[in-house]
Amino acid sequence: MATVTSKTLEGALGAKLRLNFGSTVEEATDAQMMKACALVLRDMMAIREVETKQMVRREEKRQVHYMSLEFLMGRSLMKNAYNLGLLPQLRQALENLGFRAADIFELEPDAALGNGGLGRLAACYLDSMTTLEIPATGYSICYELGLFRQKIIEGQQVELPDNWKDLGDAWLMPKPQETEEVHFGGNIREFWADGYHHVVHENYQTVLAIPCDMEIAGYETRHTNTLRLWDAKSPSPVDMSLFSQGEYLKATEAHAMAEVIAKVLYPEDKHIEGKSLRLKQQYFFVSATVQSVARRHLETYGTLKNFHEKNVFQVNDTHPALVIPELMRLLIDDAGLSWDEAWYITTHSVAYTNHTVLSEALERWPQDLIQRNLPRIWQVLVEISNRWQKKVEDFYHDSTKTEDMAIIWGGQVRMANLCIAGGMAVNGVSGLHSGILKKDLFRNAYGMEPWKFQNVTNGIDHRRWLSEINPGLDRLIRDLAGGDEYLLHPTALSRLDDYADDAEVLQRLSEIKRKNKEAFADYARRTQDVVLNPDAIFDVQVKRLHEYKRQLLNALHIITLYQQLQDDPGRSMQPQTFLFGAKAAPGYAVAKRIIHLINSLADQINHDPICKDKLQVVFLENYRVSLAEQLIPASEVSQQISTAGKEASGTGNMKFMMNGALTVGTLDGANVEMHDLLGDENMFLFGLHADEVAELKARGYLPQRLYARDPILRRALDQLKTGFRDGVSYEDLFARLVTGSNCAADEYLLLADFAAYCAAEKRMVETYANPAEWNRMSLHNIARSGMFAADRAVAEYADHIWHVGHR
Ligand code: H53
Repeated sequence: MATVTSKTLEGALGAKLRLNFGSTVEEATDAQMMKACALVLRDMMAIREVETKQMVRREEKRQVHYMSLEFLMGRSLMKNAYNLGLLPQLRQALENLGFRAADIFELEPDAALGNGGLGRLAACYLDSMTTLEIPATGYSICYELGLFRQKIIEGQQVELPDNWKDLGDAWLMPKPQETEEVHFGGNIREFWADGYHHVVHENYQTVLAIPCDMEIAGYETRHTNTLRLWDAKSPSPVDMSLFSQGEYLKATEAHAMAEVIAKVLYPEDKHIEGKSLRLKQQYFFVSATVQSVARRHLETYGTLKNFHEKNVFQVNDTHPALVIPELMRLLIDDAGLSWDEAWYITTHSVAYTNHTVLSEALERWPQDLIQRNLPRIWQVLVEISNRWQKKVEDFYHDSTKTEDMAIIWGGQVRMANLCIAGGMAVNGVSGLHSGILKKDLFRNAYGMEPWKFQNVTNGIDHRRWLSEINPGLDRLIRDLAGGDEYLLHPTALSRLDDYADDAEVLQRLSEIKRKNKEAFADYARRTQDVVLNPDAIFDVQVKRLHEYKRQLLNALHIITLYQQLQDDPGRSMQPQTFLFGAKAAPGYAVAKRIIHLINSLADQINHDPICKDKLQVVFLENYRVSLAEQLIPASEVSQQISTAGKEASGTGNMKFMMNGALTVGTLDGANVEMHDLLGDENMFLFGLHADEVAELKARGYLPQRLYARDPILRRALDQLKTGFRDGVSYEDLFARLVTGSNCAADEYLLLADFAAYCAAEKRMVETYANPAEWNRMSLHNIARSGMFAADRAVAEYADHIWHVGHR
């Protein structure tokens, strides 16, 4: 293809504006220009996507189908321009046409079709799968409303709808000709005829699944993949027979039921509610996906008997677990295969990633919900469950193990066990987490089928999370580590290690951070209406609000610092700015209280003159991908302080490390692997280890003793009861930690780790006083972060689970 210059882009943008918006460049608004940019890039990607599909078909390549109820894509304009190698040209073209490129990029809404780590991981993997030239498609739902927007009003979270499609739909290409039908409810009729057993699903309600495709560009490749988002539509706008009887409201009911499926993303990150709409969402996207993959496979090969040789479904957590019975249904009922043939194909084409050991996040569906909504799937599940149970009994002859590994038990369907039974591989997302799966959560399944269990430590898209968002650091790396080599070979970052004693390099590194801090302070002033002190340490904890992530431990430590300052207002100290960002699930009351507490604390500290230029606390509103992109390059300290054993991996931890922030953290999730690479000397580790947590709990943990014994801790906790200048008391949070209220006190062991945490923070502040030492540590963090690139993780999936070739 001819090289695309800024001039070519100017022409293309002008044409788009005229054709799609009937507008000249001069008349166009920023929003129209943003859409025009998206459409111009989309055209280029569409051409490449068609070529890629043709190549995959011609060469009969095995394909990966990455199934996830969440893809937290964030913005795409800069990313696509970057991957297409057009970012400088696009910037130039926009400026030449009289627009500010930064304003246009800033206007794009985040596509927040996900809650947090799990959804963002899927987005990063799409980038890597494409860059590694793996034939892959992501599948999810085209939610009309993404994750809610968060407003903080009087210190409390208020949720607002996220209408991302207003502008974000520019990336979507509807393909109505590839619509699939999904059937709900009804009944099953079975009969024998012509020597065959027939199964007929009848009286069902049909929902149409319409694909809206988003193209995914890879870096330095023409290979282009697709994210297929299914939109839900009713086959008819009204039921005319009811309408003609005057039943107007009833006549539109089926229509409403169909379209509500794609209305909104469930905002619970690790909590299952067992709501029938959620089950419908899951089956809707699973069934549409399986049918569309099978249809294409049949078009190419004329049979489904080799389906498993050419396709693999990667199941992102158990949310798409119904892929197993759905594929069985299709192979048996539609394609006429025997149970054994279908089971062989299914168990050779599905692989499952587990992302959590928290029991409240392990999906279990009430069986009557499935029976009612998915009667045929229920029958298939019963058969899978019975056969699996027999296998377990024959292997172990132990009823407790039978119960533990059962798929249907006590009126519930356990989705993780279904995935283990029906999958060819099960993986955890960090070394520690995969070990816990084998030793603990899935120990019996591991005992029976050890070959299924693997580990793939998570990774992040380092082109987005380093190169694109931190141009200063990108420049330094290019100068020192072999130009742009690290973009495709992230371990090239390790060359930075050679400069650990180079004062000039360390100085440059610290100047880059300083500039990023100033840029973020500027951004925060414009968008959050806060004034940050760039001389302070930027100490950051941004992630979903969950008790196990222990934002409350961070707050308790800040309370202690504040109390020390109250005791000695003249005390000289290294200024510290604590930045928080977190959304709480709307129904998670304790999480919302913790947000309120952080805001009360911030209000107190920021209004107290003794804290001026010493202590500052800021709760950043509406934390999301695009805010993270501004904040992470400016961060100096990364708080990764979950109770050991609870955070499966974490990926924020990797983003901070890659941008030179130092970690204050526990030995949890991927922090363990960070520590393996960095040693004690390059991070601030503290707290109980996972096995110690388990031991302490087994022994009987008594937080009241710690409260009684440690006066510093006691004083911080008592402050929760007293509250702050806004007059709100946090006695409920105090009770949760100290006395227990409807639950065991301090489930996540904040009190047990408090003293060690304060000591780690102290070490961190002391180290900061020595800039050469700090910058050296920061350099080592960047240098050793190559291991956490998603390219490495995706290559491991490709080699050990999917068995597909890659670049
Ligand atoms: O998945 C991330 C992990 C992280 C884990 C997270 C996650 C969700 O975001 C949602 C549900 C779930 O079960 C797990 O908490 O530790 O890094 C990607 O693997």
